[in-house]
Amino acid sequence: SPDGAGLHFTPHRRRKRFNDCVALNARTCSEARVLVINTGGTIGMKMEDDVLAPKSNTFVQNLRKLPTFHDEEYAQQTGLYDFYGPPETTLVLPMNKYNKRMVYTILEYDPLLDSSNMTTEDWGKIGKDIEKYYMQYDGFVVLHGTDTMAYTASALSFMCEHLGKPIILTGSQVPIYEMRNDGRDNLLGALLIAGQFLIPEVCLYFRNKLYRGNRVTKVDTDSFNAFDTPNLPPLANMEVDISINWDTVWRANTTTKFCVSTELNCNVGLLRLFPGITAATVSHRRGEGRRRKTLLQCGSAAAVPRHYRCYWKSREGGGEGRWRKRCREGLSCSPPMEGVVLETYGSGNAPDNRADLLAELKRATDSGVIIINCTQCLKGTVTMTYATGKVLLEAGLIPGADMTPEAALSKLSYVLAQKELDIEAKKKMMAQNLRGEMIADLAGVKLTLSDSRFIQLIAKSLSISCTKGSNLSLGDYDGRTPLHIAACEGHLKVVHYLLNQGAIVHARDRYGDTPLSNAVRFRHKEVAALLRKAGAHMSREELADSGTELCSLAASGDLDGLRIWHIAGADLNTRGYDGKTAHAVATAADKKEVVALLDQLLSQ
Ligand code: ASN
Repeated sequence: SPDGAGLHFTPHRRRKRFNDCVALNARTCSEARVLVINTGGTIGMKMEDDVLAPKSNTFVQNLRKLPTFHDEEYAQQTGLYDFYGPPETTLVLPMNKYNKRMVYTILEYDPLLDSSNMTTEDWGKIGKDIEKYYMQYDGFVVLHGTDTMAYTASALSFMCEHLGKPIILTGSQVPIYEMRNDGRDNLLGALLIAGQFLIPEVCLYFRNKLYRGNRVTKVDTDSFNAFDTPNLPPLANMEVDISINWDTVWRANTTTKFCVSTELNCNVGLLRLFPGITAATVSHRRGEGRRRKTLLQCGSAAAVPRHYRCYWKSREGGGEGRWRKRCREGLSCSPPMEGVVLETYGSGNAPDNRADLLAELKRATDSGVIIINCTQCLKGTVTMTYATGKVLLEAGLIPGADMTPEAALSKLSYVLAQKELDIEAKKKMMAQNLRGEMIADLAGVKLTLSDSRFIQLIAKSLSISCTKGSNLSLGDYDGRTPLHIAACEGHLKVVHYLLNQGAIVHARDRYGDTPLSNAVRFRHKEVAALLRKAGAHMSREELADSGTELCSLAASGDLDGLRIWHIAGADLNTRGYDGKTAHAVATAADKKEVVALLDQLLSQ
C-alpha cells in the first residue's frame, strides 16, 4: 500500500483511495457490507455437561483467527474500523474472485437461542433489526438453529414487504468450533451471496445451495444436507462456479419502500389428519354447558366466553388486554383459534364418509376460522381430483396448493394480523401467491395448455419479470441494468414500468453506481423521487461525501443541484471537508437564493 500499513483514513480519504483504486484497476474493486444477525443455533454452540448449548461472546473472536473469515492486514491498511465499526464486531473477508470484499458486522443477540426456543417475538426482533439497518447494508445473514429455521424463514418472507435486498438464513449441524463442521462453509457461502448477488428474497443457505426461505423444510437430522425445497429447484448452486437461477428469483414488483410488518396473529395451529381421528379430537371440546367451546370454533364476540372478551378488546387495539397478560403470566386462558393448517392425505384428501368430522370442519369455517388444506406429502400439490378432496372444499377449506405447512402457518399468522381486511379479503389473500410460497392462483383452478390464462399464471407464479420471460434486472458487461439507463436518460415512464416489473432498485454497476446515483448525476428529479419512493437510497460512502458536494453546490449557486441531492435523501446539514455546512457557505458567499432554498428545504 502506498499509504503504509496502519494509517487511519477519514471517510473522505478512504473514498479518495477507493476512487484511486477503481481508476488504477479497470476491474471492479469494491466492498460490500453485510450485517450478520446471530440469533444462536448449533453453529455457535459448545458442549458442556454432555449437551450442546449456545455460547455467548465467542463467535467473533473465533472468526478473527481464521484467514478465510478475516483479513486483518486489509482492515488496518484501509482504516476499516474507523469507518465501519470496532474490531469486536467488524470483520472483512479476503478479496474474492470477483474482486469484491465483504465487510461484515456481527450483531449478537442476548441470549443466544437454541431455535426450539424461538417465538414469534423473536421473529419480530429480527425483522425490526433488518428494518433498522436496511439502508446501511447490502445484504443480511441471519445465523439461526436448524430446528425451526424453516418457520423463521417463512415468517420473515411474509413480514418483509417490498424487499429489495437479500436476507439469508443459515446455521449448521455441527458447531463451527469443531474440527469437522459444516458451519464455516455455510457462513462463508451465505456471506458471499448476501454481499455479491442482489437476490431480493428471504433465502436459506445450506450445504452449497440457496433456497427460497418459504419453500424450505428440514428433511434430515443427521446429514449436512439438512434442508430441501421439494417443490422448487434451488435459487443458486455454489459448486466450482456459482450459478444463480435468475428466472426463479422472486422480485417485489413494486414502487413501494421496504418495510417490516411485525404484527402476527398467534391464534393459529397445525392439525395433522390420521386414520381413525375422532371428531372429538378435532373439536377438542373444553368445559361444560355454556363454556363448551371447540378448538376450531371462532364465533362472534357475543359467543365468546367472558374470559376471552378481553382478548377481543386487545385485538381491536385497546392496549394489552387481560388475555395477553394472563398468557404472559402462564395462566390458562386460551383464545379461540382463528386459523388452522390441516395437513391432509395425498393431494389434499380426507375421509368423505365421516360426516361428523366434516361437520366439525364446516362449523369452524362457518364461524370464521380460516382452514388451509396442505398435504402431508413432502412433494406435490393439493388438487381437487378426488371426491375425498372436494368434500374439504365444500367444508370451506382453502386449498393450500404446494405450500409447506411451515409456510402456510406463518402466512396465516401474517394475514390474520391485517387489521384493515375483512375475513373474505383474508381468505382471498391466503389463496394468493404473496412471496413465491406457492404456485400462484392455480389451487382449485382447472387450466389446460390451450388456456391463454395458463401462460400468464405460470409467469406470475414464477415471478417472471416481463411477458417475454426475460430478466429485466440483468446487467450488461459493465453491470448496467435497464433501470440504470432509464434513470440516466430521465425516462420516468420506463422507470415506473421497470420497477413494476420487478427491476432491482439497488442494482450496482461495476463502478458502484445505482440508478438513483445516475438520476442524481443527470439531474432527473422526478426519476430520483420515484426511485426513492421505491426504496432506493444513497450508499453510506455517497452520503459521507455529500457534505462537500452540497457546499460546492451552495458556493456556485446551483439550486437544482441542491434540490436533487435533497430528493435523493442527503442530509442538508451534513458538513463538508472543512466542517462547514452548505447553509454557512451560502451565507458567507451572500447567495440569498441558496439560503432561502436551504431554509425552505430544511423546514420541511
Ligand atoms: N437444536 C439446534 C437448533 O435448532 C439444532 C441446530 O441448529 N442444528 O438451535
